[in-house]
Amino acid sequence: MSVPTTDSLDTIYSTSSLLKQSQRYDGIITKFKELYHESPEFIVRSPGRVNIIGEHIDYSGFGVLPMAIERDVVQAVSTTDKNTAVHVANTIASKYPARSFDYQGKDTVVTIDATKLEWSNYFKCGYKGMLERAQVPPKGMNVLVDGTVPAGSGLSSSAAFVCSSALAVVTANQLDLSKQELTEIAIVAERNVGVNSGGMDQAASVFSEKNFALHVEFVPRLATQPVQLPLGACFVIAHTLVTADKFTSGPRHYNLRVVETKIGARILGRCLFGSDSTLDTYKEVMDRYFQDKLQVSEADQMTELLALVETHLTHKDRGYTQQEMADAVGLPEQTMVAEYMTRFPVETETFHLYKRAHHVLTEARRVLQFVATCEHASQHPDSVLEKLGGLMNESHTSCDTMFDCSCPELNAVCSLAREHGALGARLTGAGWGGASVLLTTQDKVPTLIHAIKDNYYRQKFPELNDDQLNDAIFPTEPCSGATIFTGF
Ligand code: NG1
Ligand code: MG
Repeated sequence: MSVPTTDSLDTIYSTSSLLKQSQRYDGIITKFKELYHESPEFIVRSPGRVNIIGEHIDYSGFGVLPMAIERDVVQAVSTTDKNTAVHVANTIASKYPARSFDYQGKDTVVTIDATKLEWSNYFKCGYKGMLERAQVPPKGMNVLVDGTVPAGSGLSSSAAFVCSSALAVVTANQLDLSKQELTEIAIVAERNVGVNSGGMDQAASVFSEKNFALHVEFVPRLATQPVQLPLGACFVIAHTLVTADKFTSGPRHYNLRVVETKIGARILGRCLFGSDSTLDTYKEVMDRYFQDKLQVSEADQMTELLALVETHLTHKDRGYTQQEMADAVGLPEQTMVAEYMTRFPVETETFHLYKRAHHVLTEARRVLQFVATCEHASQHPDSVLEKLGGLMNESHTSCDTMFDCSCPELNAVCSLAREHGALGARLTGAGWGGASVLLTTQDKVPTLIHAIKDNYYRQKFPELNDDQLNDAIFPTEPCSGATIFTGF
């Protein structure tokens, strides 16, 4: 059963009796006082997420199904009217040293050097995104950041950081924004660090509700709908501990996939609508193609579009060279490079347009099937988890063989999981390392975790202690999205 989400930021304010009891929050407040010799005025938190299904399709405009996890980024903040300086410190100062910057005026807001992997850039993304929209000379801020989402794990540490930063700036400057606006700005803002990302993570971080997964759609505009997961479904996150940071691998991995899907869609659009078409997401192409055939269900539209992809995207096995791609898209090579590969450069000899399109359209259809299965769970209580697990397994295979975003470690963990009680197992997030998400039932959680510890972690990382193991593999539940704590 679904209930509508509310869009006002007011709904995420919380006065904080719970917060007072929490050791973690106490520790952050104490540290804040040591550092800045004053108390924080408010605290914000924004969670990471695990994507249950719908991988690498957000930037093609198709809906996805993540849920927030308990791991998050918390920021304690005080403000001043006396100046516009911003001081950002981290509770892990040895790894993330304190930084300061100042407001550079309406046009620039703040400079972000995307050529450097610098932790405070993620704060600046949130700052810049918010203040580009604001009519104020901003307040000065003292900020202490505490993050528990493992970086490079596919659990969206970056979006948790950017969204919590955006919330901190919004709250400090009392900006009047809706959740929708906050999310949309955070999506665009995160691209300032050099990753041409979609919008799933920020939407999940802001809009998630406790006990529900979140169906996120992007076209015609960002829209979210909570989805009740079937009774008895338990999710386990297993991080491969192979980290994939998009900053260094983006040109060969993430940003390349964005190019392959955008140009593939543009070629298909030209074949279907003529050479004037500049549509470059598969969702836009699908919507235009079916605009007069609204009786065709979305899942069937995806199937039909896939048949058109079979016809129009060639070089199925060997892929396109850059020149072949430019010819097919009807642009001089240099124009295509300027348009698609300059702000976010790529490194490759071949572009696998067909394989990527195949993944995107089948994955988009699996998301719809997954959501529909959840919605009708009570009609098939005995088979519902098998069905969901099957869709997750198909998703993983497609990510591995058609989208080429898995890796041996992810495949090993997913196979082991299926042998030891998981009904479904797939990579989650961008892939090429990072975490997997496993679907199982309550009774099987201990054996599943035990088997993966024995057969994966103890073999590959024998040096890990128990705490580190428990940090790598853990059960998770759908948690709530962003929160602003005041009045403590
Ligand atoms: P992760 O790996 O969690 O950062 C990334 C993108 C998402 C989405 C997934 C793949 C960012 C901020 N997020 O998630 O938008 O495209 O990969 O489904 O880059
Ligand atoms: Mg990320």
